[in-house]
Amino acid sequence: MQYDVLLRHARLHRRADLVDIAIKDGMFVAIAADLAQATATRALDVEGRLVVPPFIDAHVHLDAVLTVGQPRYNATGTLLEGIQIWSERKPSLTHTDVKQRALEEIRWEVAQGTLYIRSHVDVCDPNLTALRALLEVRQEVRDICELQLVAFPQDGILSFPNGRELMRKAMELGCDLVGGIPHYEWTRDMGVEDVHYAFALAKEFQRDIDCHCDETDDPQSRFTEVMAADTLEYGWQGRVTASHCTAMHSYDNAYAFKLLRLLARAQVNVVANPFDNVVLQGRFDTYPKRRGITRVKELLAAGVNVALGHDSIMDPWFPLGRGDMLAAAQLALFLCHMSGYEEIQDVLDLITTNAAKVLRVQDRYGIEVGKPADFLVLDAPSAFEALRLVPARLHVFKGGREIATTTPARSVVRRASEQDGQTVHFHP
Ligand code: 17E
Ligand code: FE2
Repeated sequence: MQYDVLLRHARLHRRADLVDIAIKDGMFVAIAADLAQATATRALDVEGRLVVPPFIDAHVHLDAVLTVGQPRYNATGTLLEGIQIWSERKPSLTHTDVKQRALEEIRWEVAQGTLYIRSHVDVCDPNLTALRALLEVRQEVRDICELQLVAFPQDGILSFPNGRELMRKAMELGCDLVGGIPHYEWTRDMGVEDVHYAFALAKEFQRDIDCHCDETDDPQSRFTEVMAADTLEYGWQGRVTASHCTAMHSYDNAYAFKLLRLLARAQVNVVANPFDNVVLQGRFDTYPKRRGITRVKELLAAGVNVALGHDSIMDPWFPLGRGDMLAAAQLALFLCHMSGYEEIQDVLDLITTNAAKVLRVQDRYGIEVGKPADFLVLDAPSAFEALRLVPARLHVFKGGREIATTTPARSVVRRASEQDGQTVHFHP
């Protein structure tokens, strides 16, 4: 057999021995301890480096990326000031403005190995300018990235004029998922109705659901339970994601324990966003300051599927970032105290296999014979080292084609006695 690509000496996550991986016609066709006899158009010896399926950004706002400072920076650092600044920027959105920023940021993510992105798109705009632009982007980036779009009512479904109609129009135009924002509606009752509306719309259009839910430090914000109950009511198990859920950080433990069991039973996914959660939450605290991020470790232990998003890249909510999901995972590791050896292994799942379940792309995701040859070669020998170093994504492949490459940085230290110095490898 003549292969197109033969990867030699690859390390797979949670597998001790090294393997060779053969690719033909864009698919994985053989994975075995030694395929040295095979010939290939391109042979690539990765020398024991970790080879993983592509990273997934399960939650981002592509309409807002790269707008930081427009028209002003977020001085309080709160979610609420972010929403206010975004509402000031929204009237000046244009089709090309949104497209250019989104396409640029997608290139950042792809360069760092993220080949699946779920983006929320603000539909609280009578013209739906951002949505129309991102629908085109979804189509245009198909060679490098799979994009899912969520109809996201930033200013509320009930608290914004014609919110319901705009959500419906967004689904008619071709959004993949229905969103919501119950904690932001004016009253508790309106928040409950926000969730109910999202489910009714999802049923009508036969779509999955991903709501911003309980993104606040207020322990009284309890809409995630409504999402779980509606999931069971509608039979939508596995098709529903509650994003952020930062209030869970502040629930009393008795209530959190009840909720964890309900989420597991309803098979509701939870997506945490470490950059935005730690920056936006805790802003009304003096000391101690809450970290804000949801209970990732406890959710996992309860059998709830958890994944991560970048959420923001240089926007009114989070001014920094470069679209690196491995950096997001490293931050989650710190914030969630997932520093035990096995926990570090689990953190890699939050941006790979768990996230594939959230996006429901498992049928075409993973390094297995018969699946599309989508993978990354990391400049590190293990998940542990990947999360320690946040190393270069040396090679990024999609469908057997190398779509991105990175040359790792090289550091040299020169002692007084040395002319050329010595390279520093950062390995013990
Ligand atoms: N909008 C919102 O409601 N929450 C967020 N974290 C972002 C936008 C980024
Ligand atoms: Fe978000």
